[in-house]
Formats: sequence, C-alpha cells, structure tokens
Amino acid sequence: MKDHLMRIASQFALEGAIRSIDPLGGGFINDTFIIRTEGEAPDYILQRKNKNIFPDVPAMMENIRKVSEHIARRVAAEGGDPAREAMTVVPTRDGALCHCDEQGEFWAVCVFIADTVAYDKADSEALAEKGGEGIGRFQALLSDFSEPLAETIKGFHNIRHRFEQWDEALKRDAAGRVASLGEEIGWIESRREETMAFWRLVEEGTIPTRVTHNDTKISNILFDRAGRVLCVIDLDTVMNSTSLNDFGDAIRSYCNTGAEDDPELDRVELSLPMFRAYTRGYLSQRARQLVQAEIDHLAFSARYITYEQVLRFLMDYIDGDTYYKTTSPDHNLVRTRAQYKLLQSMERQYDAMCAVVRELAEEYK
Ligand code: GN1
Ligand code: MG
Repeated sequence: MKDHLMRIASQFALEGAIRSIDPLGGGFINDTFIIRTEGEAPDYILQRKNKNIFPDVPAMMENIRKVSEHIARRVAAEGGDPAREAMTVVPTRDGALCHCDEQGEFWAVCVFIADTVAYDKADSEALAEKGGEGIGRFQALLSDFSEPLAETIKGFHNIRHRFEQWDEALKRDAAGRVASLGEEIGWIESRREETMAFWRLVEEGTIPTRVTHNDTKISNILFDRAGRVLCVIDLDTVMNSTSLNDFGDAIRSYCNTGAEDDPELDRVELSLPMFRAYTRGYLSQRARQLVQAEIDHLAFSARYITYEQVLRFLMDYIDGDTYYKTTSPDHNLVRTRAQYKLLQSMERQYDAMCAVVRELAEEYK
C-alpha cells in the first residue's frame, strides 16, 4: 500500500521530496491521505475519489479547479492570501487534474492548508453564526462566477428528478416494503404540490441559478487560530443550482436539536435561536446580493431540503437500502421518521422563521 501510494503521489507536480503519506480523517465517501514533504514545501492532501458516487471524476475536478481559481483571484484582489483562503488543485506532471491508476481508481491532490481550526459540530449559536458567515462568504466570492459547471450528480437537489426516481421506486417495490408504508408515503404525497411549486420558481428563473457547494456541514469550513473564516473545503459537489439549497441543508443539520437519525422523536425540533444565528451569519455576507425571490424563500428552502431528505431516506428504505450506509435493518426508516419530525417542526415554526429572515435581511441590506 505504501509503495502504491508513493507511486501515485509521484505522478503529481509536488514541490519538495515526500517524507511520509498517512491516512487522514474518517470521510465516508473518499479515501484521504496527507503527504508530508521535506523542508519549506507545502504538505498535500491526496484523495482517492469515489467513482460510485462521482461517475465522472475528471469533470468533477474541472469544476473544483474553476471554482478554486476564481476564489483565489477574488481573494488576491481583496488583498487576502489565496494560498490560505482558497483551495489549490495540484495537477499531475502531465498537467491533468487527476490520475487514473492501473485499477481504474481516480486520484487527486490539493495543497494542505496548515495551522487551521475546524469543528465537528455546530453546538453553539456563536459557531452557527460563523458557519453561516463561512458559506455566505463562499457564495459571495462566487457571485460573479459565470462559467458553466458540470452536473456531477444528476438532479442532486432537483425535486422533479427525485419524484421521477420516487415514482419508479414505488412501482418497483424492490424490497416488498411499500404495503407497510402507507402513512410515510402519505407524508411525501401530501406535500408534492407545494414542493413542486417552489421548484418551478427555480426552473423558470425567478429564483436564479448560482454556484452551490452542496455539503455545507461545519466541518467543511476552515478557520484560522483567531476564529476567522478562512476557507470552505470539500468542493466535490460544487454544481449550479439555487444557492437556497446550501442554506436549507445547513439549517437542516445545524438547527436540529436531535440527531439526523434520532430514534427519540421528542428530541428532534428546529431550534429557532440556532436558525437566527446561522441566518444572521449568512445574511451578513449575502443580504445585498440576493434577489427578493431568494430572500422570500430562504426559510422555505429549509423545508424543501428537509422534505427531500425524508423522501431520499424513505426511497432508499423502499429500494432495500442501496445508497446510504445503514447500521440496522430499519435505519433508513428511523432516519425518515426523524427527518419528518424535523420537517413538521419547521412547518409549525415557519412564520417565525420567515420573520427572522425579514428582520435580518433588513438589518444587513
Ligand atoms: C450524504 O455523507 P455526507 O454527509 O457527505 C449525502 C447528502 C445527504 C447526507 C445525509 C453525495 O452526505 O446529500 O444529505 O448524506 N451526499 C450525497 O446524511 O448523496
Ligand atoms: Mg460530503
């Protein structure tokens, strides 16, 4: 393995001699390693990209390069340090953005940003506000990005596409579970129309298409030692869609008082104070650039993404658990119920969420 990794790493245009290569972190999707080098040269992140999730790794790497270079230019223009505030993709010695090995696995390298702080969980309002600021700043730096990006996962947050998959899954009934899921299926069907109504605004352009990160968890934001937002990492899923999705997905994860798969539904609620904190951080960076239709649907986007997540977990359960990793036979059903509880909590508090958005959008305009 060591030799194999060394051979892979030597394909890339690294500065400095390689001192060591070690596994890093516990990501579920890619395999990640840190390459330490001798002397003054930077260290690097080496990743084997998961081709089951990303069928076109070269296209994904091209997305990452375009977006990172744009951010680096903007940071430099603002007098910042692009080496620390932007990702840097390192090409192979032949100038390609990834290397395909003898087994057909795809590898990519970027510069490791040293001396940073990251968090596993947003467990305070102060941190939620910082997270909102991080994603808001990421989007702000990309507000003038106009190149097309490849759709690396088809219809990722496109509910029209998800409904097509859903209808097929119900018809297929691959695991013979449909008959026992009348109530849960009803949760999806009864909200189909209001969810499509939102999506039509995206399709007709009333809600604009921008760059989306698509994995806005707090651990994907690097901070400096003073606690300032430095850089948003893990750009594997950057694509074009409504940037409301990034907001909504962050709310779904930051503001849940329980766990995503909490079996104890009493623990699961939307925390309005956490919602306010994230929204404050986000709008502090974005309020002036968003169009009114985006501001008006910010709170709804949390319902949209949570609804989609209920659908995705339930669909995977119906399919016989083929997409998400599960740790028990009914794990996807437990997740479905917990996310549905969160959705209901959002629906109950929706007027208050809208009022928070209106107030903060006004404050930062
Ligand atoms: C997957 O594994 P993670 O947290 O990066 C999924 C998200 C889901 C999430 C639910 C590519 O993300 O869309 O919201 O699980 N990512 C992909 O926990 O499907
Ligand atoms: Mg991810």
